[in-house]
Amino acid sequence: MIDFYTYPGPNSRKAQIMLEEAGAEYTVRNVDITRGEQFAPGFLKISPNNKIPAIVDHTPAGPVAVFETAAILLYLAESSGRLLPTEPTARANTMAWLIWGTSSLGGALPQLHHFVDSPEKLPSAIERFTSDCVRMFKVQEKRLSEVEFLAGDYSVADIPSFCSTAGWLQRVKDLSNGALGDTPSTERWLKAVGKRAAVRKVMAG
Ligand SMILES: N[C@@H](CCC(=O)N[C@@H](CS)C(=O)NCC(=O)O)C(=O)O
Repeated sequence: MIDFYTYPGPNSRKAQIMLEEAGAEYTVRNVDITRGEQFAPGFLKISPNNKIPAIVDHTPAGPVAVFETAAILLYLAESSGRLLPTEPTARANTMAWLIWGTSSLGGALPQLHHFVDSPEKLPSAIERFTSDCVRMFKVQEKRLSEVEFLAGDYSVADIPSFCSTAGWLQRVKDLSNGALGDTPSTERWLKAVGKRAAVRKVMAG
């Protein structure tokens, strides 16, 4: 049994999709980050960086606490034997796209969100993060014009980028004033990933 520490939002969805893909039995433990519950000493023992998502897997050998979305996804993929190839080259490629999705794309979008939706407008910050997100959505579009899924076959690598892209692609297009043009391969991939039962269940809330 796994305890899943969460609060509604894109990072939690990434972890929950992988919990579903792994067929894990889990209990949802809500951490209200709007009320500071992420700073409770008990939660900090699980997630020392005071962020959700986090999990505690109650294994026969004892509890295993994991924080950081990429680490959670990799832990679940490894412990379930699902969505992470074992062959070294395919595995390295899958981890590269997984980490790109959580830290590169997944790191820049919250910054863009902060600066675009802040009452104080800082044009240089909005420009910097818009152009970086446009660049990365183009990187993703090129990749998906060459392969069906980010690491070839559907894998753990698709989950973070899917959540980010579903939430932000249109907004970044609108902000880019045409610099991010059509993204047909990304649309095709969004539909394919969005059809998976685990993804449908989590995205439906
Ligand atoms: N790098 C972390 C980021 C997670 C994150 O930003 N979580 C936010 C909610 S989406 C959070 O817990 N914020 C609470 C806080 O910063 O105090 C990950 O990938 O898991």
